[in-house]
Amino acid sequence: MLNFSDHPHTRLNILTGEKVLVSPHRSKRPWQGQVEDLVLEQRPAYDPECYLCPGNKRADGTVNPDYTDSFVFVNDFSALLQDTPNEQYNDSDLLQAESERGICKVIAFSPRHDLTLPEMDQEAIEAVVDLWQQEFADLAKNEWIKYIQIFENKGAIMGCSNPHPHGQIWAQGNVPVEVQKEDAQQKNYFVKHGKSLLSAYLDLELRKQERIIVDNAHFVALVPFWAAWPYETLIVSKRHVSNIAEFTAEEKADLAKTLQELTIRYDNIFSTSFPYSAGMHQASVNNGDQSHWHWHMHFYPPLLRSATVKKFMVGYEMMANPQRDITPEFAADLLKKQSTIHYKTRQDG
Ligand code: H2U
Ligand code: ZN
Repeated sequence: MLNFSDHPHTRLNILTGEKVLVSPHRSKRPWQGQVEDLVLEQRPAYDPECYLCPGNKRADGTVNPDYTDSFVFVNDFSALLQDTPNEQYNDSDLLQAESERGICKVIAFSPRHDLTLPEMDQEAIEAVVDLWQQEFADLAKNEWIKYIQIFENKGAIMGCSNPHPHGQIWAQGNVPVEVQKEDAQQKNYFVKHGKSLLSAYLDLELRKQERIIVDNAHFVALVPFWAAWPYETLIVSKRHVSNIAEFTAEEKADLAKTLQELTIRYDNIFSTSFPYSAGMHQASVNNGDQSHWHWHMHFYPPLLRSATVKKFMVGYEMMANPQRDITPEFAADLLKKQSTIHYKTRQDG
């Protein structure tokens, strides 16, 4: 019998077909519960130097409107451009290239410079979800766009340039690599079982109750069985929908609630503004039948043992595959134990 909490083993990521090495015996040492000295970073609600704050000037000279909830604009330094000509290049099958067209946008989640998602109230987060849905629908109207990536890069440790709460959307003419892997895995499962891969996975996880963190009427947040990052999580919609455009008002409210609860728990682990890269994976658009796709959202946080001790994907992980010490079950348990009241609020009150 394979003992998940003693024996080194690999786990299969059913969404990508890749593996992760789990070395649970290495974390037998008791949990240190190490928390850095509380540095309550105080940011002003408005920063005259911030390019995202209302009424401020951006790099291209545009002045932001006096927005009151969320605000979207085309990235002034877009990585993808709309007017790129369609070209292919192939030299002896050895040098291959292809032009890529796209549209990149930035979304300010709130006019408040001093907030982050977990500190915003549910209504404000709902406004962000609404905007994501609206942007997705609008971008998908362009026939040439095949994939729309909605994501957030949070924290200086993740290379985020500005603490003002914001995310990005990159829409492009081809389906990117991570999405291609998940597409193939989900299609195989759907053809074989007549059910979405994540519906079946969710049923199993809800029966087992070993990795579930948030469970409400429409969404579940859990630590996936194959998580590679120490506190990696996955939000899955209970209803099998292939993209965000299909969410009802009730589902959007529940998604906002799920995002709030999950990110508050994250911040509470180390009493710090918890950095991560998070993003939705959903069906490609203008690309035929996508009924095998099941909307979900990944959170990849880089922290390992404290607000400052980061996990690096190096050595064996660059050469072979990701490896982790604390088990996904341990991480889920720790996240579940966290309060759903933000530590800053608790300090104040
Ligand atoms: P980060 O989330 O990685 O910090 O990126 C913020 C984006 O904001 C970044 O892609 C854009 C940068 O190009 N930006 C503008 O569009 N206008 C500006 O005035 C500054 C930054
Ligand atoms: Zn700001």
